[in-house]
Amino acid sequence: MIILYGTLLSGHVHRVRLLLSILKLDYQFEAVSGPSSELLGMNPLGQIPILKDNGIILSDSNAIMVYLVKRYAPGSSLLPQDPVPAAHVQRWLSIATGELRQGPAAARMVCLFHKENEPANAKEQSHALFTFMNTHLGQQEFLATPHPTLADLACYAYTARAPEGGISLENYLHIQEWLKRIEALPGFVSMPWAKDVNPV
Ligand SMILES: N[C@@H](CCC(=O)N[C@@H](CS)C(=O)NCC(=O)O)C(=O)O
Repeated sequence: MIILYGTLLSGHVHRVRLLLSILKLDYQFEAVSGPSSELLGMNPLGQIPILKDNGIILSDSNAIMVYLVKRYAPGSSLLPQDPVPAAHVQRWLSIATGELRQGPAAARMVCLFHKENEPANAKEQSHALFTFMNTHLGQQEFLATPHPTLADLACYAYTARAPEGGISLENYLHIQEWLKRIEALPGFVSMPWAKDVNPV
């Protein structure tokens, strides 16, 4: 049995939930409320998501997604093998960890969870990223290849919930259309809006 440790309001956790759902994999969700000794034993960095699968323990959302596709859907177009599309996917996974985390996710952390050690220029970084993403998505339907890949799943939640950090998506029409394309994928599950959830 696969066990996913996380919280419903984490975009890092959401990308794993979204992939598990798209791959139609059964799993148990364990809601965590802080860095317990159990959690730190599995990931000394104290971060979620953490995935447990038949004795294997993995951390890092992007690493977990790569594991799930390679283990349960090898050859899936979600993780292309050819060098150029593979590099494009990796680029967007890096953007999910870098610019998306430092911009929209950071702005959301400040607004929702009152985190103080987030970059002061998170809003500026968000608009720089979204301007680039919007132009890019005006030229192609999905981020990395003509088809949805892990890149789209990784970038979805913190983009869709950017308004929770005070970043409006109103001027980014191509991003809005891309979000709808992701939401139309079979197996799509959303990340709840914070106002609809009791944070755990
Ligand atoms: N690179 C990690 C980052 C995960 C991450 O930052 N998770 C946050 C929740 S969204 C967390 O656990 N923060 C607690 C902490 O860093 O102590 C990943 O992609 O999984």
